[in-house]
Amino acid sequence: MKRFFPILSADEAAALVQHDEVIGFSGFTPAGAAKVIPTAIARKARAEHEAGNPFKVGVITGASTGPSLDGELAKADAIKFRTPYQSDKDLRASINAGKTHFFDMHLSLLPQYVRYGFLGPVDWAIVEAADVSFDGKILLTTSVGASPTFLSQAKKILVEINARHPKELLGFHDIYEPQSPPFRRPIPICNAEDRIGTQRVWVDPKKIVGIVESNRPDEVKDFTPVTDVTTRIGQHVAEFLAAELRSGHIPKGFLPIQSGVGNVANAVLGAMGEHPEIPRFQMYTEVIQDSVIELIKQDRCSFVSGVSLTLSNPVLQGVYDSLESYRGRLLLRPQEIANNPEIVRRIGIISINTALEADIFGNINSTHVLGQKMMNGIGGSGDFTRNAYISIFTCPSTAKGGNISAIVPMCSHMDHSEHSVQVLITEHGIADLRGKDPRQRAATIISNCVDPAYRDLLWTYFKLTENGHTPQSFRSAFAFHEAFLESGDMRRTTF
Ligand code: 0RQ
Repeated sequence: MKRFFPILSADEAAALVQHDEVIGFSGFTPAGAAKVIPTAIARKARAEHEAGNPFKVGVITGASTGPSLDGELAKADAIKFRTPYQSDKDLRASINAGKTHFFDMHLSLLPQYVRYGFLGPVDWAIVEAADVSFDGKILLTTSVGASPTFLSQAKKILVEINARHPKELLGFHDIYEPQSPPFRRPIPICNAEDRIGTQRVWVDPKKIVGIVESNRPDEVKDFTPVTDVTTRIGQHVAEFLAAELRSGHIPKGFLPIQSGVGNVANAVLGAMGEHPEIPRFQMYTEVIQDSVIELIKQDRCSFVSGVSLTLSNPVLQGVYDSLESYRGRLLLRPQEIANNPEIVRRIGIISINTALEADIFGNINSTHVLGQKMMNGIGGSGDFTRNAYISIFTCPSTAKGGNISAIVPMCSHMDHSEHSVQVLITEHGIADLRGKDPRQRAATIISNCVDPAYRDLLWTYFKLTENGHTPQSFRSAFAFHEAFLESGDMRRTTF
């Protein structure tokens, strides 16, 4: 089938890409990311730079990718701009050095931004696929991300056919792209399991310029094993949800779960699986991590809809070895659909995401270390949090061996406001913020969630000013951060 399109080497494909062009790459986390062509583009960039020529491209992806894409392009200084989310150490360093123009976006918005033309024309879609038919039907691999939109909007297409992914993946994707206003219709998903689209992405075959063959594994990092702290956070989440079931706030059949990304999220899912009162549940989420596959195997999770199979290589191989047993239980969708506010609100998702920092009034910083350095990005956390049935944030109460309190007087950067955040959970306990005014929220968070080493300091801050609906002291709001910058330890805060 592939003979219908020219077979190119990665370097031949990269040679077609010109300075200043904009590329939409497949990849949502390292799952399903293009690998060999971006690495070759980085090689081309280095050669052009050595010859004294400018060479930078605009890089749009679904979310983060792996070292072969973000890492290589960042190291080659080949990125003109980058959106919407990243987690590569070299790219992060370049962003925080002010060298790469990175703008952080809600992941559900990215595809429509591209369709509406807000990011300018997209010259190339470069996507990883398991197969492509002569008439332009592309079978994606371990993620859908924003690829359907890149493929529909780009002028030209390059496909990396990765032999590691079986053609039997056909049926595991549900591809649907909404129309743009004023022609947009309701997205007809009323249940996590509903299918509304096609199994492959249909493109105009005339746009496919070539195919590059590949055999590279996804570059998914291993998770840190659960710790006492993350286990306790997970147990608190599970206990909170069990109590909500008992009180009737959550219907008996339970509601679909969205779980964020990272070490804490992994531990939370493990704890939910173990809790005897939590029934078998569905997930309508974004990133499907190893822990979700474990829940499916234990029959604790009956169905998962997500954007990417972000699995370590042994776990992905295990899924491929018994792929048929996952058929009908795993579905991959575009990020625009998985994270869609309309659907999140309609089907009543319980969202569980991780904060870097929270303040005593319930505002959340998910992205900026000490207010300045970009970590990864807001990802899908805002899409889900703002629209959830119940929105939960979790985090360890301290970072860096206790020198940083994750709970501070005022967030050094704000991603999710007090209006969207309903519950905060650390290893010390649960702060249910629903129906509480700012002072009540502060009292609950300080009493239930803050590390004991920081409680008195936060009570002192809270009592500094008696004025206003939200008592804040301009002079002291960032005293914790200043103490850390001056002494390396927030416990040395003085007001
Ligand atoms: O640093 O790596 O140097 O040890 O931050 O912290 O505790 O390992 O947390 O892996 O769960 O990631 C928010 C980054 C948490 C992630 C974040 C330091 C800490 C450590 C990581 P080290 P942990 P996790 C859907 C949902 C935004 C996107 C999102 C994230 C490192 O969950 O990117 O939610 N979320 N998407 O030491 C300074 C603090 C700190 C701190 C922790 N207050 N100050 N450093 N750290 N708290 C998925 C997608 O959208 C794709």
